[in-house]
Amino acid sequence: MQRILARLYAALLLGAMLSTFPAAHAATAAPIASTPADPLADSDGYDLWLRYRPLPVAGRAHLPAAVVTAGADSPTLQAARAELQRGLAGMTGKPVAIGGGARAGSVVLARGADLPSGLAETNAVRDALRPLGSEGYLVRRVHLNGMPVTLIAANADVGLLYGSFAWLRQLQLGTAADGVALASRPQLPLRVLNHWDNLDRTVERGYAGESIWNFWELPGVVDPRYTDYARANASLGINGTVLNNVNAKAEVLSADFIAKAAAVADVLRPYGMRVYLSVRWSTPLELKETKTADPLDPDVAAWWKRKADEIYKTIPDFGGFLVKANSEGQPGPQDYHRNHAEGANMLARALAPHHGIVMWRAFVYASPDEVKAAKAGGPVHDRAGQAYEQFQPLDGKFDDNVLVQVKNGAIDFQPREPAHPLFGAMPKTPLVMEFQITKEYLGYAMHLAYLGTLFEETLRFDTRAGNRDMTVAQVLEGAQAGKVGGIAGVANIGSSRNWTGSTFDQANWYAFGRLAWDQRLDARAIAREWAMQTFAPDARVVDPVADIMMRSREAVVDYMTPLGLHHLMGTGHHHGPAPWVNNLERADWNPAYYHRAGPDGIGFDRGAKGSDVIKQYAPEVARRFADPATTPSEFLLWFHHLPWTYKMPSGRTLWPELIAHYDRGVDEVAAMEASWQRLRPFVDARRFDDTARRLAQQHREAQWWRDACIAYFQHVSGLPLPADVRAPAQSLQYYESLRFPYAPGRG
Ligand code: BDP
Repeated sequence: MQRILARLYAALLLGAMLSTFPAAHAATAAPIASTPADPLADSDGYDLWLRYRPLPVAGRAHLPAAVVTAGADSPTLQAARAELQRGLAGMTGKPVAIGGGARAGSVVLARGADLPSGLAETNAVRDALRPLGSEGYLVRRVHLNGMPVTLIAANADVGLLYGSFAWLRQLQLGTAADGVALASRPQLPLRVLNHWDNLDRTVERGYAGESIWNFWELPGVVDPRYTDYARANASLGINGTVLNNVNAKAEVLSADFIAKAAAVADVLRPYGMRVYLSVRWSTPLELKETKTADPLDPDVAAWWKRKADEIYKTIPDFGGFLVKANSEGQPGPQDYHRNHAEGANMLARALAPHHGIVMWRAFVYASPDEVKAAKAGGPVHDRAGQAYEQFQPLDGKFDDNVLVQVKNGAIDFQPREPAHPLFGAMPKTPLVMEFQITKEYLGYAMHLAYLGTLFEETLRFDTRAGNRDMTVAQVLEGAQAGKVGGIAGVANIGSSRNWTGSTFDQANWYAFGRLAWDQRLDARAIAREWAMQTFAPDARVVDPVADIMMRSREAVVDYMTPLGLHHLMGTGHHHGPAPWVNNLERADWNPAYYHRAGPDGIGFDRGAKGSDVIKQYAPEVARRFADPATTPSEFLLWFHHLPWTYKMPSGRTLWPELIAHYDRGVDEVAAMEASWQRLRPFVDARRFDDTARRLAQQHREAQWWRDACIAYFQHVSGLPLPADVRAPAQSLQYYESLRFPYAPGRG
């Protein structure tokens, strides 16, 4: 009933809007099928944040009816024009002319070298363009032959495309067309998605259907969806994509597959996106084309050189290789007693003549020798310290076209981790931040967890490298020694109609892209702009949606792994709680290895008396983390093993404090659910219902996490539940008995 009333209200509103619309306009108004004017018309989410819905009449004033380009045409300019046409037509409800001479109010696209004569502000525009580099853009209201026009200018075509998207975004946010003035450039030249997509179209850690890449049908059949993928990425400034899983197969470098990658590259090229491939270290050996995969063997180096030459013949702007080596069973140079730099440099030399790069991942475990030694009773290395141990000594030893790609934290994409110590420890190496957009450890696409706050928290982490302000963002930008890195996000995109499996997961793609462009953006501001474009620029929607998003990730931290706990998830699939697991092949795969809970207390001692990896941080940071009293409570059990009676700043002891966090997490989900219910009148039925069902399931799963973890920690600590605490709904044995053989995303 409420919905029917809401629809009626929306229809009346629309009627009122149309009746104030001048007759001439109404007559020419072309309905745009994909952008229904009724805010409650069902949306399947395909349009993402590029919905271009009709603006209220006042907002349409000064919106151009013509798009004009100066200078030579190009596929990128065509893409920019097409987007402007689509966006303006959607927002005005009127057709938009392309080409012809500029008229008052036109939007004019021009490279700096092709500024039209008759432009009053030529010198000012030239000056403003100078610092904007090859990807930046400028949007200004200027005068052309005495007429006011909107100029989108850039030094290169891709800047014009980015500028067009940025301008359309501002219009969607409700900024008056003649009030938009923008100048922006990215700090990081490398802003890429990493698809963990397999050749059979399964997706490792994918929760949004099959791979978007239909490798089987490529290159013969090229899905038009790839163009929309490119548009969405270009709208954020993402300029590259690694097509396949880091757990790569040798066949990826076969001629057949290269042709498939080339077909995708052809679609993405006009949108400023390059294609990269994940490669398997032992490819030439597995294809039986060399006798070894030793990086110092001349035949191996020659093979990679030939392979690079072959790729560039088909994909002239190929970006380069992403490599997972000596990690989780993947082969690598250590198999031949060579280090990561020796491996990476060999590949880099094959790519260098073509200006390609190697992104070499630092996600590694203890070396095979160390594992052997540990099995024989030697020391087990703390997993949190292993990347640093292997990579830090190699700082300065990588070739110029090698970037080391480091996960945001030292364990593995947990709901919360302190920033990886390598970010403060490799000044002479360009580093790439690797975030995981797909929510492997945060409830898949089922749980609403906005990652903008996680990304922001990591980028703002102050490494204190060199004993000065040095945030992770500054490190990536090369503030220490001029080594400029990049940013990568493990994609959450699949063949689902809505791309990401849930509406709110679209926001994580969006937030990644916006922060890749500008690491200083604010997570809340990003949430708000996403909500305005995705739902409506209406405070009644935007305020509560942004509020839900901003509290969502902390809720997940609380009901899964509060106070610095980590890696308590179910084995393999990582769905649900399993803190009791302690029987896996490697000690450092077991949740029990990480929480170390027992009668004496809980947490991982990473200080001098423990694994001592705290010393991998810069001295100032290490000092802060070394003392529980100065360790932020969100990292407490990450760095310290503390008695259950440890006194927390809240006045409670650790045991009731831990329980309070679990309870708070569940309560927060209940609150998010209730806020969402109040949005029913403002959101279309399809997206509303889908989100409501997911939140209800999230609520049940949060409860399960809370109950299972409390039951387990109570069992190992032997402590009674505090008086006012609700007992877990089921026995510990029940939680331990649950199995999920068909959980998605295992690739
Ligand atoms: C882990 C994932 C695994 C990935 C690995 C990686 O569980 O699927 O292959 O990271 O990043 O988190 O290589």
